[in-house]
Amino acid sequence: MAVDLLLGLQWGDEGKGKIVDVLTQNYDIIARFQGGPNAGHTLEFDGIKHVLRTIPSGIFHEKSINVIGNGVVIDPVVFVKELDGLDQFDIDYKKKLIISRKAHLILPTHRLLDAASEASKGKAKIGSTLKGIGPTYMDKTGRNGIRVGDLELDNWKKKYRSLANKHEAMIAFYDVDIQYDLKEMEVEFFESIKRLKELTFIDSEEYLNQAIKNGKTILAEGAQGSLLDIDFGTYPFVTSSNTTAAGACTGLGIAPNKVKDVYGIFKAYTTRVGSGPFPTELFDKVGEEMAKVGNEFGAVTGRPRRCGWLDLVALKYTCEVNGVTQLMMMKGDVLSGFDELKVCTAYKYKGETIKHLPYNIETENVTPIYSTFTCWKKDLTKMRDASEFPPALNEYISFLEKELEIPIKIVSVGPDRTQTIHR
Ligand code: 2SA
Ligand code: MG
Repeated sequence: MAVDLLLGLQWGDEGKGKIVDVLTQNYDIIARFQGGPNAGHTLEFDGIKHVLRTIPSGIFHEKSINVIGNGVVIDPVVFVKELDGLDQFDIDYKKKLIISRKAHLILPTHRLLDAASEASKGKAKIGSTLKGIGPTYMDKTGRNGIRVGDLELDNWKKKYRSLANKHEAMIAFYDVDIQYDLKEMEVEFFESIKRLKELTFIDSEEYLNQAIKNGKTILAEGAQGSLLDIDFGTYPFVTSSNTTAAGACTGLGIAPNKVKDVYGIFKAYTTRVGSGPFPTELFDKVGEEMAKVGNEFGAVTGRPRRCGWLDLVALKYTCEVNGVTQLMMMKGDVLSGFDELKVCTAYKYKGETIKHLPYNIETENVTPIYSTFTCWKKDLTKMRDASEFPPALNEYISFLEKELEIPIKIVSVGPDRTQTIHR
């Protein structure tokens, strides 16, 4: 069996980009299965920092083939800019990057619809990255979407026009103040489509299943986090795809019995961008300090991330939904400066103590119950082996392993490839 999954277990930004980058050397193929340019996977190596949006994180590794699966939504405009960003690295992306014909396209009007929808919601807005993700998946499930494979057919522009016209009518219906020049946006869009068409389009499910038969190894790279999953996340404050393990099967056309390991990645604390419930959120100096030391700003939009203590109730839930087999803890180094650390192990909910996520975790309904730990108070960033870990860090890790009943196999102590400690 040849497919492993790498998933974020919180609200995104767990550090998936870094870990995929570290793991890629073990795999022949890296595949993205959901989401689109709302993702921002940050990789750091050789003193260079690079953010990937739609392109899988294996692109920097010499041998790996990178697949954009059918479950992904692609914005040609953003995608071409991303390709241009790779120029400085001298990567032969025409050979190393292949795209599923069944992936859907984000149109300029999808972005506008996203903006109109958010503006119409006022205070109840989702906090979307405004990349057109929601409207594109709506057209996919509504059976109106335009797919990458359509670009190989003659009549796709006709289909495009009628869909864009419909979108314009919908934007007007929202009755919000959105200024745009669609003609101008379309010039860039059609130019980008030309570039996109220089790449290889494939029937990726066939390609991947053939690869499995031939003994190749595949790593499926998740985007966003499990708590942003359209079904299992904090709905409606979620993204529009299945970010959890099952999404890798539908987003790539790989059967569940082909999946072996599920790597679950989490931060030693919690962050969230956008709106929605976040029970362990901190509104005090400690939260501010986490954001500052952890440099918690969105890789795509630059938005400051909300910060709080680790929430084991939520983490346990996402480990379960995903069938996580190995854990990876990120950014423990950020906590080194605090006096004491807290971990939420249960919620007070309607007068009772519960250890599961209730249907409604609006902050006012749920009060976290914390266990307190002494902090290790040591700089971890220069450590390269688990034997160097201070006892307090080992205690923190052991506690999490016991609660979650899953081993923590990797502890990351900084953004660089070299700051990755295997246990
Ligand atoms: P969307 O754009 O419509 O899918 O947004 C819906 C919700 O999902 C959240 N979301 C994210 N949360 C964290 N990171 C994301 N990606 C970027 C990054 C974010 C950035 O990796 O840094 O740069 O701001 C991401 N994408 C979507 C979003 O905040 C909404 O709550
Ligand atoms: Mg990110």
